[in-house]
Amino acid sequence: LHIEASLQRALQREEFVLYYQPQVDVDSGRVVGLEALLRWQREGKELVLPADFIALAEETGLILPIGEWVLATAMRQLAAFHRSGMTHLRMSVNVSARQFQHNDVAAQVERLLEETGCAPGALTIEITETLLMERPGAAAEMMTRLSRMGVQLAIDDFCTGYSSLANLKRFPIRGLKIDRSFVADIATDNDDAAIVAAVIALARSMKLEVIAVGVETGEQQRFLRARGCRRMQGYRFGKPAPAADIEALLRSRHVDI
Ligand code: G
Ligand code: G
Ligand code: MN
Ligand code: NA
Repeated sequence: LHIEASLQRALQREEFVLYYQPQVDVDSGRVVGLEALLRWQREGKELVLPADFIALAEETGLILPIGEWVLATAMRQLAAFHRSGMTHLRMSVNVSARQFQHNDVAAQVERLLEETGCAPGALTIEITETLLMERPGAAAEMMTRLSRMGVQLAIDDFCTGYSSLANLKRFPIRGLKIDRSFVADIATDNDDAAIVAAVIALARSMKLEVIAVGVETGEQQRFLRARGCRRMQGYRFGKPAPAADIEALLRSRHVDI
């Protein structure tokens, strides 16, 4: 397949880049973390988004070398931010089910923590509910190893999968990310509003960190804050951008809220 060969070449030619999206604490206005988001910059072409190649990368197994590159690049960037004085900044990295099944993600992370000198607690690995459902045994083992190292684990796209709430007790999970499809309509859709409010309450009562993704409006921000969600990620606070642009945002020390 043409695109498969292109993906393979993209790795060799170093055409992948990471963009970073700020995660803010709306009470302080501080950027507390970044999520690393993969982009494919094809020579002379427009930026390709993950929706157009992640599934294929997973099917072909190319997600394994790509995912290892993502981890290394994000952690080296985090170390660079730490060195330039942003010592409290955290980094979230998406890891797909396939990586958990076929790569020793915990060993990769351990090696990178040693190389970069980053504190383990500064790294959050985002996993999906699908992973917990499909391979609970393998997932539990890898998560336990990561968690024992001090790395944080968060469930991404919470509510979109089919996992049971029991997973929150069974696995060493520190946080939940509320999917943006639920955040989008909280101001107008009573069901979405009820679900989001319930998830925030659940997270708080289980002492889990909760981040709402896809916050675009003041109305959404106020709704979430009123229900106890302080940490948010969305275009309202910053779109995913290259490290240099993010550095300028971080230097300004706070975002307008
Ligand atoms: O910007 P957005 O289009 O970046 O990303 C869409 C989705 O692609 C994210 O929700 C995430 O699940 C996935 N994604 C983004 N970057 C990565 C990555 O580095 N690895 C994996 N496995 N998935 C990613
Ligand atoms: O891995 P995860 O699903 O958390 O990735 C977040 C995805 O949501 C990325 O594709 C990112 O570009 C996207 N995103 C983040 N904030 C916003 C937002 O405010 N609006 C929209 N439409 N997309 C967003
Ligand atoms: Mn994510
Ligand atoms: Na997602």
